[in-house]
Amino acid sequence: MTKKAKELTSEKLTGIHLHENPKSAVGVKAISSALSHVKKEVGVGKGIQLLSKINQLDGFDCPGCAWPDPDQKRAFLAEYCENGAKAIAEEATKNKVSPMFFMTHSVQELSEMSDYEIGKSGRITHPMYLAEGGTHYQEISWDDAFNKIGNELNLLKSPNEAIFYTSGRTSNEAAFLYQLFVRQFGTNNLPDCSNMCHESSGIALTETLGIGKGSVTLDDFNHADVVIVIGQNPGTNHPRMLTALSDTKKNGGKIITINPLQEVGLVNYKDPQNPLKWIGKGQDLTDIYLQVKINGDVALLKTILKLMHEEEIKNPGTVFNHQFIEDKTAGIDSLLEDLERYSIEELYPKTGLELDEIKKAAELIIKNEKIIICWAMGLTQHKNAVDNIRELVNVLLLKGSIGKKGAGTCPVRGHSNVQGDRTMGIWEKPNNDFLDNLEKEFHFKAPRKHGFDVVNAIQAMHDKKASVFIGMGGNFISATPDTTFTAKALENCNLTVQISTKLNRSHLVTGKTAIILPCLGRTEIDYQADKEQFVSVENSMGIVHQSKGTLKPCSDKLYSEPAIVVGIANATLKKTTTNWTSLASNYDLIRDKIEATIPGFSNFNKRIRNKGGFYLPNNARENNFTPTKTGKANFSLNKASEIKLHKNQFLMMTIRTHDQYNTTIYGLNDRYRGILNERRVILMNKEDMKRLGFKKLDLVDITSHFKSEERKAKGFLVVPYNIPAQCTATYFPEANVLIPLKSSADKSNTPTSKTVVISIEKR
Ligand SMILES: Nc1nc2c(c(=O)[nH]1)N[C@H]1C(S)=C(S)[C@@H](COP(=O)(O)OP(=O)(O)OC[C@H]3O[C@@H](n4cnc5c(=O)[nH]c(N)nc54)[C@H](O)[C@@H]3O)O[C@H]1N2
Ligand SMILES: Nc1nc2c(c(=O)[nH]1)N[C@H]1C(S)=C(S)[C@@H](COP(=O)(O)OP(=O)(O)OC[C@H]3O[C@@H](n4cnc5c(=O)[nH]c(N)nc54)[C@H](O)[C@@H]3O)O[C@H]1N2
Ligand SMILES: [Mo]
Repeated sequence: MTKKAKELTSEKLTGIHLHENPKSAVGVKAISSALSHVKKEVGVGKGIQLLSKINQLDGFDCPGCAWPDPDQKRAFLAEYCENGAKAIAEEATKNKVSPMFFMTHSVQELSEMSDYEIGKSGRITHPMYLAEGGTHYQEISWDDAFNKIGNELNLLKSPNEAIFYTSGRTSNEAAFLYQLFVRQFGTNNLPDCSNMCHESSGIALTETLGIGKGSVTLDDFNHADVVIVIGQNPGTNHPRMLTALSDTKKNGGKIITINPLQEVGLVNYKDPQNPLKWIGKGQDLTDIYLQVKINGDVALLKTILKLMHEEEIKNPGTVFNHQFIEDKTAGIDSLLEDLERYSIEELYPKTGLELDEIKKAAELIIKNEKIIICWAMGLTQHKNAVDNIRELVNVLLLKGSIGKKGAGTCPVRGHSNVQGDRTMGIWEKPNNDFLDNLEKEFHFKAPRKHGFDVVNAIQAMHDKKASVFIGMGGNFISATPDTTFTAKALENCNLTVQISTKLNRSHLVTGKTAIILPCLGRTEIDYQADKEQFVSVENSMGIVHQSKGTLKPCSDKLYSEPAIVVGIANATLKKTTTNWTSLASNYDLIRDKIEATIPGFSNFNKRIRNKGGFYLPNNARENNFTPTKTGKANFSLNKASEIKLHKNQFLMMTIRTHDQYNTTIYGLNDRYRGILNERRVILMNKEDMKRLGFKKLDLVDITSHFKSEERKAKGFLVVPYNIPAQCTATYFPEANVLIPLKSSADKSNTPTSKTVVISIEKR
């Protein structure tokens, strides 16, 4: 071992600090952490102004996550969470990335900074251009920027050589215009962050229930007998969901958690809106905690299905809801036949759990009827992700736990408007009805050929089949898998354009030329044609509501996202009959067009002005499954997968710390997991460490194995952790270099960010 490496392992030199996990989530610590971020980034006065408007009926939608707000009752000053406050502090930061900043720092210099430092540089204030062979970005006028983009797009041999990415913060109005422009330009190349996120949920739910969205409302949590939280860490990523779980408990419901890690937020919770509860024990949340192995979920759910079936045979009519199954579903016989092919003895060892623990969970499901299942990335980012979710649906359908109060599906979305962007047509596989509507309203021939999703877009750029990349928000290079391969793909492009609020790595890994278009954020006032505008968003439960910024924009050079799309459209489209300029001058006009083309938006401009917004139609919520292929809710057959590991190989999941928003790193602490001041860590089971001769904070390199390919990431510190054997965890995005592009989920093509086969070598 070199001297340097030896030094690095010492706690003192890396600055890493490990401590016991806290016993409870949220509470006063969360409030003080939120306030200190806001104070540091924004300042006290403006900070208070901001916090008083998050998620209020007349304020802006929190850009933190897609968890819904209470329908009418909102807490004064506190309808937000620690991480929502951090998200808006990041956006409203005092720090600015001005033309001067780019003059003094070359692209090379900036790219040597950490993601944390890049993010902390601040808000981009002016449109910027990186010329071919240039070392520094230079200021460019909006018109010149639009013209350069228009020229480059029009030089392409086919519109399919351009990629138009979207991240999920974009408003409905901007998303609608963006997809309309892209389709008038002539392609469906509209990959989005959803391809890496809940795509698997959308596919599984559409096939089984006829709608790609969840069925529950917030109020259902007050009525549920059992809530299952599987593959999700709400204490960090959807903290306001803990209030809903706590309501379930107060009303006598039970919570089952299924997760390889004991996530503190799911164990115990202190309500931030009730200071009297900050001192004291807090509320226990999870009743049964199943620390399943990574990717052991189908085996676990199948064991539960077997136990339910056995009990139903013993006491007919006491477990299954026969009326519901008869009236509403298809495929019960083949499901039960298929279950016969498995034995409990063969299934449960794949979960890493004791059978008795699973039996306790099964018992709760057997005895109760009103069941909600919540899930997120722990289920969607696996090879068999679609199977994971279909198996959940099997459980709900046997119980008739859907389309009734206190029961149903709850895929918890990530980005605050990721669901709305899809509703607006941001999708590489649009359906024909939607395209027909666009054609009728806008008088053009919409492309019918399906476009590239994220994985295929990367491959196409790498193969030089696409050479212009435009990103409506997001941080493509850091969010996507296979970082080295993806960097090459972007570098192959002639032009990469990022429409962004803050500096990120995608501004630094570019095509031959690059443009940054700085846009208004959620928190900022949006004036068009001298009138204040508002936008709309759709949350995780299908409620569409207003969002209106209240802060003065951080620079007077910013354009809104709709105005940017219109600028690009005007510079690109030669034969459009759409009056783009008028659409950007008054967002009511965009909403009229949405109403004319997308079902569920009748009277949009009127209803969006109702306090709290309105619910979109949801067939599953209404117990109607006619949109599926069979016209009924479908049972499905799913395989309990088994990933064969060689001795000394491990499964690795890449997860979020408590101090980041996807690729935006707020700080270096993962407070709830007791890991402070370092992100390059690998969480390992203590017995596994012993077997390999590893000690706490040893410095290791990680190699991932996929077919015959190997990828390496160097320099991670080993953290002993309560995690099942042969399972490990690292943080996203540092570990993305290890995720092979071709390792993606069946049917949804989502990168398998939660199952990567690795080996670990000590330095
Ligand atoms: N503060 C904050 N909020 C966010 C985000 C953020 O980065 N920061 N990101 C937003 C976005 S875009 C999204 S999609 C969501 C993400 O929200 P989550 O899905 O909660 O985020 P992850 O950190 O990816 O956590 C996945 C969880 O699944 C568990 N898990 C991993 N593999 C498995 C498995 O095989 N089986 C089971 N049962 N569990 C498993 C992990 O232990 C972890 O608890 O959060 C949104 N909200
Ligand atoms: N290994 C691994 N990889 C993953 C995941 C994982 O769990 N593991 N999770 C995946 C998931 S679930 C997701 S959703 C993706 C996220 O992928 P992305 O959505 O592409 O990434 P973000 O980090 O959310 O994007 C942050 C950037 O968005 C810009 N931005 C912020 N607000 C706005 C706005 O209002 N307008 C505009 N135009 N720009 C804005 C800022 O410049 C900021 O730097 O990552 C995926 N990648
Ligand atoms: Mo996401």
